[in-house]
Amino acid sequence: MVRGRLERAFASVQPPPRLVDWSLFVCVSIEAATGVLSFTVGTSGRWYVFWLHRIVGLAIVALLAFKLYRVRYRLLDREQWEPTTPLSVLTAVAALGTLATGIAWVLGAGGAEDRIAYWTLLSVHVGFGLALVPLVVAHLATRFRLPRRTDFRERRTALKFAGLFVGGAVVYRLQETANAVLGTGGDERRFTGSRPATGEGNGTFPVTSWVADDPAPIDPEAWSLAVSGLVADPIELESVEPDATRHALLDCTSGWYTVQEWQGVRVGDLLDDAGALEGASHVRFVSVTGYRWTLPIGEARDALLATRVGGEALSHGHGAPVRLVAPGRRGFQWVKWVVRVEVRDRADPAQWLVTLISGFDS
Ligand SMILES: Nc1nc2c(c(=O)[nH]1)N[C@H]1C(S)=C(S)[C@@H](COP(=O)(O)O)O[C@H]1N2
Ligand SMILES: [Mo]
Repeated sequence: MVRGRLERAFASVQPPPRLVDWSLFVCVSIEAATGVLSFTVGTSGRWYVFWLHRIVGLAIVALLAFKLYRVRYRLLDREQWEPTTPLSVLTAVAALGTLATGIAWVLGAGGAEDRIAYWTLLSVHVGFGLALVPLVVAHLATRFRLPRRTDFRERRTALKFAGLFVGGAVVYRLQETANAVLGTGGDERRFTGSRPATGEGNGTFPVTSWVADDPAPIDPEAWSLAVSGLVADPIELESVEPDATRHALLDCTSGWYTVQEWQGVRVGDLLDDAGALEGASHVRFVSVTGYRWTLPIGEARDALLATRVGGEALSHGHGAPVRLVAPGRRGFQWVKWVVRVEVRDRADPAQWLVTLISGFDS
C-alpha cells in the first residue's frame, strides 16, 4: 500500500526518461567543464564557477535518483542483463563515487592531512570524476536515443527542471548554514572550498606533488638558476640572496590552503638585470624535474622566487633551493625546485600535459 503510493508519487514528479538521461549528460558535461576550470581560479572574482559546480552536482543527485529508480529491475535482475549492462553499472558506480566524495567534502570531511591511501578526499573526487567522463560518453554511445520534441513540450517539465536547480541552490545554502551552526568548518574555508593549514614555516603545511614529481634533494653547490630567452644578457646565478618579502596564500587543488611569509627575489628584478627584450610577453619557470608553468610577464615580474618560508630556509619538500611564489594562482602553478627562468613571446599550452606526466620518467 505504502509502496504503491510512494511509487505513484515518484512517477508523478519524474521527468520523461529520455530527458532525464540527456539532462544527466548535460549536467556531467557542465561538471567536467567547471571542475577543470575551477583548477585555474585563484582569486575570488570567479567564485561562481564553484557555485555552479555545487548546484549542478546536487541536481545530478536528483536526476540520478530518478534514473536508478527507473532502471532498478533491469540492474537487479541478472536475467535482464544485456551485453552493455556491465558498462552501465560501472558508470553508475563512478557517478555515485563522484557524488559521495564531493558531498562528503562539502559537508566537512577530509582535512589537509587526512588521506585516503595517498590522496586527499577532494583528489579522490577528482579521480572519480575523471573516470566518469569517458564512461558516460561510452554509456551514451551504446544506448543512444535522441530526445523527442514531446519530451520538451510540457510546461510542467520546464517547471520540474527549474525546481531541480532552485532546489540545488537551497540545499547548498542550508548545508552552509548547518555547517556554520554546528561549527563544522564552513567559515574558514576559502571560496574554492579549501581548508586552512595554519602556522608558520615548513612544518605547518603539506608537502604536495601534483602527480609524480619527487626529485632527490638538490645540492646547492651543484645548483644554479639561469635567466634566459628573450633577454639582452642571459644570467646564471650560483645562489640567490633574498631581499624581498611577501605574504601570499598557497591554495592547493587537493583542498587546503596556507598563508605564509615568503622571502626571496622579485622576478622583476631578475628580468631587469637580464634586460627583457621587446616582444617579451611571458615568463616560463622550469623545475629540475621538467615541471613548468608560464605567467604573463606583468604578473611574473610581481612574483617571487622564494628561498625562505615563515623565517626558515625552504625545505627540500617545499622546493629548495628556490620555488615560485605566484600570488593569486593555484598551488600547482607555484613551481618548486626552479632551475630556469625563460623569457618568451608566447604562452605555453603544453604545460598542462607536462604537469601531469612530469616525474614518471625518473
Ligand atoms: N616541480 C614541481 N613543482 C610543484 C609541484 C610538483 O609536483 N612539481 N606541485 C605543485 C602543487 S600541486 C602544489 S599545491 C604546490 C605545493 O607546494 P608545497 O609542497 O610546498 O606545499 O607545489 C606545486 N609545485
Ligand atoms: Mo596542489
